[in-house]
Amino acid sequence: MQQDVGREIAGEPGSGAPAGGCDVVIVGAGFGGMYMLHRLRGLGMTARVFEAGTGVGGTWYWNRYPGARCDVESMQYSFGFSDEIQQEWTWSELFSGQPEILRYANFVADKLDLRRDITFNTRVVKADWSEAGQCWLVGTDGGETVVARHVVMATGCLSSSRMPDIAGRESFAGRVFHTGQWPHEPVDFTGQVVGVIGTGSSAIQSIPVIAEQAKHVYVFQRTPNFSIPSRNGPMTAEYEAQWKRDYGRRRAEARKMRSGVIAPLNDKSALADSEAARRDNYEARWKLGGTYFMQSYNDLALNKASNDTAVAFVHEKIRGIVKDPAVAAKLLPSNHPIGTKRICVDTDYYETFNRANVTLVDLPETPIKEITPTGLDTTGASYAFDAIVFATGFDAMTGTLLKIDMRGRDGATLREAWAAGPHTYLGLMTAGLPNMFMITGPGSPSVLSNMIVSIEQHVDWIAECMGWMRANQVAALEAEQGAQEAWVAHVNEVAHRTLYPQANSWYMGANIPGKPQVFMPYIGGVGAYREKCDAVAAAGYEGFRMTRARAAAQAAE
Ligand code: N01
Repeated sequence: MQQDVGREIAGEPGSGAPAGGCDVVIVGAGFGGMYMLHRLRGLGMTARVFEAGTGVGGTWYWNRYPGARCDVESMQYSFGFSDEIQQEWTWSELFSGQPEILRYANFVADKLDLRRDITFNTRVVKADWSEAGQCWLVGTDGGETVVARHVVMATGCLSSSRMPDIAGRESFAGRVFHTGQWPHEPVDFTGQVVGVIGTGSSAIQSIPVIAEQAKHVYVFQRTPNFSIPSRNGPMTAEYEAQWKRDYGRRRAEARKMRSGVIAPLNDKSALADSEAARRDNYEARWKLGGTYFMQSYNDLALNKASNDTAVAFVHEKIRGIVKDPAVAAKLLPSNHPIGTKRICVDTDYYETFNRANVTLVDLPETPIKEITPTGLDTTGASYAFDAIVFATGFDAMTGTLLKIDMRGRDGATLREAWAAGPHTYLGLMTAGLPNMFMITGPGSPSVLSNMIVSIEQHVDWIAECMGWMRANQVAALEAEQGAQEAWVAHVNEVAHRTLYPQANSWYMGANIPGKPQVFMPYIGGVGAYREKCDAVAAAGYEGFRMTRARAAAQAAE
C-alpha cells in the first residue's frame, strides 16, 4: 500500500493548485503538450511540462530518419488555434519533411514562450494519486516529485519504438539505427551496405533515400504494404494565399470531417461504378496521390468486394512500375484489405526496386534465422552489412502510457486496469485514475485522423473541463465505470462494422507479442466524436463522477 503523503504536501483538497505544487503536470512537449500548456496559461493555471527529449516537437523530434515526411498536407497539418501563427508561418512544400515540421514546432514554442515551463531531458516514471490531497504526486527519472491537481498525458500515440526479438540482435558489430530514434547528427551511408528490416510507412519513406546514398540496400520484408505516391511538390504562393485567405472557414470544415482533413470525398460505392469508370476514378486518385486514394469510394473500408477493386488496381500499378516480375510479385500486398493497415505514402518507393543496388528479401520465403556480428542469416542466405536500420514500428497507443507506473484510487494501477486492452471513457480518461487526462488516448479518433486537429479538440475539451472544475469547486473528476464500459463496447462495435480488424495491424496491437488484440482507436469519425464530447460536457460532464473540494463540500453541509 503506498503511503498517502498528499495531505501533508498538498494541504486541504481544493480545486486549484495544491500547496507547493502546480495545477497541472503535462507529460510530453510534442504538439499536444505545447498547446495544452498554452491553453492552461490562458486560464491562469500553473503547469509544468516534462519532456524526455532535449527539445519540443515529439514525433518530429524523434523520427529524424532520412525521408521522414508528413502525409497530411502542411496547410492542414498545423495549428489552427492562432490566426497569427497560421498567417505568419510559411511552408516550403505541400507535404513538409521532418526538419521543417520540427522548425515549425520550435517557432510555435518561441512565439508562445513555452520553454520556460518545460523541463527537458526528463522522463516521468511514476504518478501516484493522493486521496487525501485529491492530487497527483508525479515522479521523474531525475528524482523530482511534483504535486499537481491534474496530470495530462501528452505522450503521443507512436512514441515507444519497438526493437524486434530477433536472436543475436545484440551481437551485430556495425551501426544500429531505429527509425523512431534516429540520431541527431548526420548519418552518412555513402559506400556502405545497409540492411533495412520492415516495410511499414517509416521504411517506405526511408528506403528510397538510403538507396540513393548507400552502396547496397537489402530490404527485409515480412509483409508487403500498400503505398500510394505522395505527389509532393513545392508550395506555391498562390496555393498558400488561397488557404490563408480562407483559413477560418477551412479549419472549421476540417474539424467536422471524418478524418479531420478536408479531402475530396466520393459518396458512392465502388460497386456502383462500371469497371471502366472505376478504373478512371482510381487513375485520377493515383495521380492526385496520398491518403486521398482511400476516399476514392465511400465503402472501401466497409465492403470487401469494393476493397478488392482498389487492391486489384494498386497491384496493377506495382506490376507496372517494378520491372522484374518476380520482385513485383513479392511486393504485392495480399493478406489484408487495402487501408486496414495504415496506408503508406511514398516518393519513388516501388521505383527503388528497379535500382541495381537494392535487393528485396522475402522473409516468408526465407525467414530470418539470426542477426550475426556481420549481418543477418536467413534460411536462404547470409547477408553482410555495415549498418542495420530497424524500421520495425512502435508499441502504439498504450506502450508509453504503460511504461509509467501509474497508481490511482486505492492503489489501482493503469497496468491492471488495461490488462485486457485499453479501457477509457472517450479516450480521455480511465476509471480509477481521477484527474488523469489523455490527449488522443485509445478510444478516440487519434491515429485515424489528422493528429493536430484531434490534439486541438482534446486540449480544448480538457482545458474547458479543468476550468469548469475550478469554477464549480470540484477537486476530482473521474470516468464512471459504466460509462467507460459502454464507450469501450461502442468503440469495438463500430470497429467491427469495418474491415479494419481483419488486418494484423498495430491498430489491433498485433505487432507486439502478448499485447491484447483490440482495435484501439475510435473509428466513428472526428466530427461525430467531437459532437459526443461536446454533448457530454454540456450535460455537466455526463458519465463522470466528481469529488467536491473540501471547502465547497463543507459549505454545502
Ligand atoms: O511501423 P509499422 P512504422 N521481422 O509498424 C516489420 C506512422 N508514420 O514505423 O507488417 C521482420 O507500420 C513489420 O512487418 P509486419 C503511421 O501511422 C507515419 O513504419 O509486422 N519484420 C512492418 O513491416 C505508421 O503506420 C508517417 O509483418 C518485422 C514494419 O516492421 C506508423 O507511424 C511516416 C519484424 C513496422 O511497420 C508506424 O510506422 C512514418 C520482425 N521481427 C510513420 N518486426 C507519415 O506521416 C516488425 N517488422 C507518412
